[in-house]
Amino acid sequence: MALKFITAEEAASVVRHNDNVGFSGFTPAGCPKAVPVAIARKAKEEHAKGLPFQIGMFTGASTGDKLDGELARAKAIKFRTPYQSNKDLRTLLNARETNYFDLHLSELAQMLRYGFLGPVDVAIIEAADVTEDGKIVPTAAVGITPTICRLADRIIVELNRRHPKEILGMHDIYEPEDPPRRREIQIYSPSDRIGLPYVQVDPAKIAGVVLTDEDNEGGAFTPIDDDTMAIGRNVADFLVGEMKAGRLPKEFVPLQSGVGNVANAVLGCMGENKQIPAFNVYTEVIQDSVISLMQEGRVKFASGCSLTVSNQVLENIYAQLSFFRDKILLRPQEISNNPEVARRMGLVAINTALEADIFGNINSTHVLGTRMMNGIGGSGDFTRAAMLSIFTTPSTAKDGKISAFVPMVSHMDHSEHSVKVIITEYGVADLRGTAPMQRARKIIDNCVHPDFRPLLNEYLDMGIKGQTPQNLNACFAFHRELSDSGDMRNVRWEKYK
Ligand code: 0RQ
Repeated sequence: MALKFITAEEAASVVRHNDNVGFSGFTPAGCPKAVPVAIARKAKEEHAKGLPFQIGMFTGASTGDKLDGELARAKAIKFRTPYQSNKDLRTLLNARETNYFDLHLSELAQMLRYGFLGPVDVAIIEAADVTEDGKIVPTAAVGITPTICRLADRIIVELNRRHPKEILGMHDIYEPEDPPRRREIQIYSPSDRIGLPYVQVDPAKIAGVVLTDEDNEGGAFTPIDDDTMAIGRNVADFLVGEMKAGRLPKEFVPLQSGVGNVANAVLGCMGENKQIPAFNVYTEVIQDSVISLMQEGRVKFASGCSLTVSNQVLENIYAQLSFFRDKILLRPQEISNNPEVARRMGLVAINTALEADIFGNINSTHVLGTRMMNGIGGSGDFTRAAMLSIFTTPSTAKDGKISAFVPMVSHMDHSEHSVKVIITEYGVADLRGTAPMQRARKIIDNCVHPDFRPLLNEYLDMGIKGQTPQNLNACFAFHRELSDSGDMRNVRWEKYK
């Protein structure tokens, strides 16, 4: 069947009010751009005529501004899942003008297949190549692409000429069967290939192909500051100690690390530390540092869901495909983040906390327990299943006014049962095998900023009984003080006793 080439506006007309739309990509990598912008324009036109136009949105994770930003500003989003990091969308969902639910990223594809989230009417997919018999080669990420392509009634392909067809071979597309027929996922090492190098779709469902040459929306990293570097060094030194103590194998285990500057710095420091052998990565986002470590021979192989790299690094990868092709595999997030595989391979998982409490519970999502920042993302997929789960955070935020450590987290994403180690620029709290009171003392002594250590020790010394000494009148004093005076350092316990 011949492919039908259409404009972005024609593609937007395939999307109707109230449709549920699935988008390719994971982070800005691999997301469509031209068609979402056209859908946003259509929404504004409909709204100007007094007509309703909103869509339900399934994506891999966060997306680029041309997707989440444009549609949020056009007030075109009925609901959104599973993760976002766009400023305008964040404003909208915190004003409850759209419905957002954040999910463990590995779960979305199967929740769609199980029918828990309603139908997928349209799939909009960025591709490096598409053939008349329905073979779609994704670009820099996979996300939920195979599932939404199979479930959707209509598929729109955004064929982006910035991504060479020769990327074929860098993807491993596999969807598990659903219960009760599901079998083990046969990945025993990050480089194991179990699926096809393209997404096979029913060509009759391809409503049209939009040709684009839209630039990748890859952001640059901010320069690494001293605290971030100290966190990175602390993680690397801790892992070296674990190897020396025989708690990590000498050949090391695959590494997962979250997204952002801290994660990038941690990887950089691990690469620099020659006591750590060259290692493999089994993660969701492959960032700039993994690519440079690969060129230096420090990272042997990276399996992930996306190449979340700066535009310059992506161009370098494309210019040297013969070097990178056998060192990188991009998988659907159901596989890159799969707890079965993470548990089997025994990952070291490193993710970031927004806030932690002194007993080891982690809040990764909600500022002051109410305002959504981004979402849980893949952190839960890995944290619970890994061999060793580490959380990193700077000890304070907002010029020292906010302590990352509080008596009780204002929202909990990862419980004390899953969190094994916490690391800040001050040091390491190894929580394995410790009771709540021991955990609290370790966290305060090793991780908390000195400005807050006396306050948190005083909290523990209030004489509350029980295994976990929480004072229910005072446990949110840090948060209340932040709301009242804008500075957690002003907490005085007399007020709360
Ligand atoms: O605010 O931007 O106004 O300066 O939060 O904090 O320190 O820059 O850290 O960008 O790495 O984000 C947890 C949000 C950290 C992220 C989180 C303020 C701080 C700053 C950002 P400004 P930093 P990061 C991979 C795996 C959850 C999901 C996950 C995240 C801003 O890492 O979303 O790990 N993780 N997924 O000033 C109020 C506090 C604060 C605070 C920091 N306690 N209270 N504000 N900030 N601590 C992703 C995927 O799955 C795709």
